[in-house]
Amino acid sequence: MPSEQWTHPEPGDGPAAVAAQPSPEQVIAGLRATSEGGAELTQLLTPEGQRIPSERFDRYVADVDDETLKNLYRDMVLVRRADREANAMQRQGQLGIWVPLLGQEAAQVGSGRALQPRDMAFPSYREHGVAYTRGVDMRDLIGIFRCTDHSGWDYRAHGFHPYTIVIGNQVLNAAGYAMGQKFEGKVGDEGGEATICYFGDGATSQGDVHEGFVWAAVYDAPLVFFCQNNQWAISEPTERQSRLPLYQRARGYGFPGIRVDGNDVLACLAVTRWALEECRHGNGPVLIEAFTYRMDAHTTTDDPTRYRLSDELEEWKLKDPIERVRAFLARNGHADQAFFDSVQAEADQFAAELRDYTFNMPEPPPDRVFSQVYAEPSPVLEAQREEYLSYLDGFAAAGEH
Ligand SMILES: Cc1ncc(C[n+]2csc(CCOP(=O)(O)OP(=O)(O)O)c2C)c(N)n1
Ligand SMILES: [Mg+2]
Repeated sequence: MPSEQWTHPEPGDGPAAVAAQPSPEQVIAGLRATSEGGAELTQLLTPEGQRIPSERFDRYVADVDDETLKNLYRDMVLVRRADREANAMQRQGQLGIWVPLLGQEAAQVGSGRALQPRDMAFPSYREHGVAYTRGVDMRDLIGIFRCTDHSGWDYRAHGFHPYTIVIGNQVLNAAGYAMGQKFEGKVGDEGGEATICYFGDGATSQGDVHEGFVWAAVYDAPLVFFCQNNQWAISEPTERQSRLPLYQRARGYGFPGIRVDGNDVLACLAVTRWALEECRHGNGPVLIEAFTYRMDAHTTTDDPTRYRLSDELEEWKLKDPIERVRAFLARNGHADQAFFDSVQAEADQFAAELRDYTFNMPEPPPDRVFSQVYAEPSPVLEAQREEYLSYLDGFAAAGEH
């Protein structure tokens, strides 16, 4: 029995073939193709920390010396430490919810560090690592999860759009933005602009993502679609979302797709630089599927033990994105224990500051929800603000009697 992935046969001249059904082996092979890295996975650093040369991608990381790699390591350790701190703070009642990024540090730091300041990034809700690479202060980000802010940063200054909770919706926003870059003639050479849009494996089933793909494709928009395939959309596994590996979907829209090891920060950096370069020169869009794993719950409201086995997590722990860089640096004598200790101390300090800020964050006045909705004042909104304030005053007046 052939066990290659099964696809529908090409229609022939004769009557429809009744036997055009996949064998059980082919079904299993097809499902595996969506949920295992496979031979197509672009990798530069193995889980054991060994550097694999790549004829195609080495030139995109030719400038990455020991210092740069140490900085990427530091980025990932800091981001993970902040993530763990925020998770703990949610458990202590200081945050309404937290969306962990644990396990996705390489995908986010690698791709984020590939961007230029002039580029624009459109995140979903888990991209704290990308936010960090765009210079967004983690303290500004935490307000979203303490429910004091919708987004606490200047998205133009940072080239980092507000978080989007509606699954896949940011893909349309990003397609529109990238089309604008194209229309305004900001594409064409080395100095060109590009946009990157982050979304999950589950989001690929949304209509918005399909529409974004179509618009970006037909306008040759400078847009890198960065899909973090973390294997799960809450409790739905990737193999329930697609019959073929996600990166291959790009083919149907007429642009290139590539699968990268999302736990390999060097490969993510190289592949995203390549994709951005294509876009800057007018050869966009490009789809990157970063093959990774969500090591924690979907959010702090989720309990993954109800739908997945712990041996899966144990397997992915062996592919940890931080450990492989550490192994590479240590094995080759590029970094000693003092370096790793100092990064850890810095990360602890980073987390302590985040914690201190969160605990002492000022309560915003209740009518703040009406500000920053529109660029210009709106009479309807002003009336609503007044009504709300007098409603609140009613409580104060009642308390006086
Ligand atoms: C339009 C829409 N439908 C449903 C939801 C509820 N929801 C929130 S996260 C999520 C799963 C998304 O999975 P994926 O795209 O893989 O991203 P991940 O959370 O794994 O990063 C769903 C269904 C939503 N936020 N928006
Ligand atoms: Mg997912």
